[in-house]
Amino acid sequence: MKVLIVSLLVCAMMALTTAAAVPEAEPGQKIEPLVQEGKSHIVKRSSSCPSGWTGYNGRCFLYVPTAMTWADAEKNCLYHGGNLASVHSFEEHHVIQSMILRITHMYPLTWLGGSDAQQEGSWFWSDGTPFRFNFWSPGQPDNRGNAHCLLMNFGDQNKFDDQPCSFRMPSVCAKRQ
Ligand SMILES: [Ca+2]
Ligand SMILES: [Ca+2]
Repeated sequence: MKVLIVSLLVCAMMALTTAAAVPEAEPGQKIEPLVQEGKSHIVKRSSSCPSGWTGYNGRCFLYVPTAMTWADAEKNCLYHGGNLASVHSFEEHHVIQSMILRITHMYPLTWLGGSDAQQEGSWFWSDGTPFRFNFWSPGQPDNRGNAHCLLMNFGDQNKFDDQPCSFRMPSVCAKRQ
């Protein structure tokens, strides 16, 4: 009889332990607030980019040192799930330029996603975003030599220039986080 009682007690305790453990193991209120808290912050720099990419304002940027034509550079970015980088503000430009400086210790001429290949003077970003940020180097774009692709770090002020798309340059890819 004692053995039976002990067995019942053990079974009851195991049942209680199991019952108590189940609610804690379920994804519940303890987990969701943490996620919401993380989203509530405005995170400019983020670690949610792949290794080697630099995060800023919801996008990830990658400096590609291999010299390529603009089209091959764009195809390389597509392979990485993005496009050649578009730039929409001084802050974004500063982040991209600083990333390149950190890696190369220089200001190399570097392809971005701007192009007026479809119609002379009508500039587009290859990712489809509006071309509004004006950061042309003085006297540019001049379309010299049928220049239809946009590179950065040109001239004394390290600003934008148009050059022939067949030139081989390093490039910057961008994709959404
Ligand atoms: Ca042009
Ligand atoms: Ca030019």
